[in-house]
Amino acid sequence: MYRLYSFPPSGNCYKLRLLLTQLQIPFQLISVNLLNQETHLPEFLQKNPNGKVPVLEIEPDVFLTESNSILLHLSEETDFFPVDRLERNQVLKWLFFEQYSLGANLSRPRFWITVVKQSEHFASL
Ligand SMILES: N[C@@H](CCC(=O)N[C@@H](CS)C(=O)NCC(=O)O)C(=O)O
Repeated sequence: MYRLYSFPPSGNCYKLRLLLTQLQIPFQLISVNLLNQETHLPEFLQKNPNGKVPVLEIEPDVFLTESNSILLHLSEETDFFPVDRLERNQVLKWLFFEQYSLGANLSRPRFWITVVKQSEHFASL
């Protein structure tokens, strides 16, 4: 069974829980608390040297990282990733937009304000 290493409030982790559920793929959820620096522990860095969730273990010791690359891996040959090149381009466009434009402007402020509850940290960046 797949194992998803996930921090529950993370939007990047939510995307994967959502798609796995939509595709009815069973998975074991393993919570990683990044507020306690658990993503920086040596055993976690063996899974993702970049020290970030989500990580999807698709077979023992085979780890996929980067949420949108995992979304694409899961959605191959499903209706979530069309065959038509122009339609695929639309999917890729939004995935790249989400990582580049939403991450800095929406996801990071949301994280500091609603999860860490230190809005002053974000204001000082
Ligand atoms: N581009 C990465 C971003 C992953 C990411 O930033 N994960 C955050 C939680 S949403 C994290 O694990 N942060 C821990 C840290 O930076 O120490 C992806 O889409 O998977």
